[in-house]
Amino acid sequence: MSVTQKFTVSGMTCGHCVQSVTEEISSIAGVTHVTVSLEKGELAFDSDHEISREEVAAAVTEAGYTLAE
Ligand SMILES: [Cu+2]
Repeated sequence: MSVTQKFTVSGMTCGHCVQSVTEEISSIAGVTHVTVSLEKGELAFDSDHEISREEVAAAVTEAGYTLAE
């Protein structure tokens, strides 16, 4: 089973930011495909199970950005 989840990330300003967020989210176990839109500040990813908001927030924070409400 594949689950797609979307979140809004604030603080990203360039391609490096996108790369950092992509790498951190990709490192979460079960995540298979990550896309980050700099223009929309949007993070979307597929995974084999539902990833908790807390886990996503921790990864985004680790990258240096903030998960928006
Ligand atoms: Cu940047």
